[in-house]
Amino acid sequence: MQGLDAGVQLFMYWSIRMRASRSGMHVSGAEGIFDEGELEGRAAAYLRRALHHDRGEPYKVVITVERLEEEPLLVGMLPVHAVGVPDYAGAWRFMEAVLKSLGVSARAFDAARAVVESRDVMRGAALVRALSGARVEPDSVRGVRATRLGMEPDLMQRLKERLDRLGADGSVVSEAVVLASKVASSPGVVAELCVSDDPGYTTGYIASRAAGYIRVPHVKPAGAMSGGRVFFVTEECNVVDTVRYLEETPVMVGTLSDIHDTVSPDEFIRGIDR
Ligand code: PML
Ligand code: MG
Repeated sequence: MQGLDAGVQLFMYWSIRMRASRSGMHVSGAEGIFDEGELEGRAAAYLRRALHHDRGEPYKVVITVERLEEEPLLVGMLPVHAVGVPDYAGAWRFMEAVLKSLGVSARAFDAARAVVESRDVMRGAALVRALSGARVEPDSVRGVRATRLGMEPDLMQRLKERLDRLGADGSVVSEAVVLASKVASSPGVVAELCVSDDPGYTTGYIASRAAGYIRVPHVKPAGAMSGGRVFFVTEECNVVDTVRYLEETPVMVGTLSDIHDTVSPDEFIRGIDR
């Protein structure tokens, strides 16, 4: 019997997702894909994390532990870049220039900026058409949550350590890179813009298959409760299919990519133009 089971069930991956809220307000969320043997430890770690977050104490924590029915797709990690912008204005000038070079219109950029600078923080991301700037996520309060994603723990640990050595907060950045790598692999997604909703965390990023994961400091004033994510999508992509991929298709990031030294914004933009 056991042999039969082993033949049918070739893989045993589980998704663990945590989200914490207070009176309907988003406090924090995190997730990963794990082996069965790790479930208890990981679920407890997510609970601890939910209870101690800079956005405050949650009144409700939902932890979903779910066995995946499909084997995760393997995608590559986006290469990581960093730019040395001087201040908030410089950060936004740089992000506007990069997004423009990736095909994001001024109207779409303005729509996205309004989302990530709003105090009404969404649990998931907004979907914005890269040309028209139209918001197309099915539920604009909840947003679209990139989910069922992860990286094998040993690889994740190596990524964290490499980021820590560069002076970044390896735990925060490695999770963001994994999420951004899934998002960038989605058919229909042109680019992502992220400003952390953590009031003490002022580094954000832009990510895309074409340009990689670009870390940008000073994207918000310290202490601001705003933040969020925007996924820019093509005009023609089918929203239902895109949301299904982002929320339901299990994806694991199966490789480590380069982590580049910090460069000036001009140097970075010259590199994209070439
Ligand atoms: C979050 O989880 O709140 C977003 C984290 C963004 C990390 C940006 C970076 O430092 O690379
Ligand atoms: Mg957060």
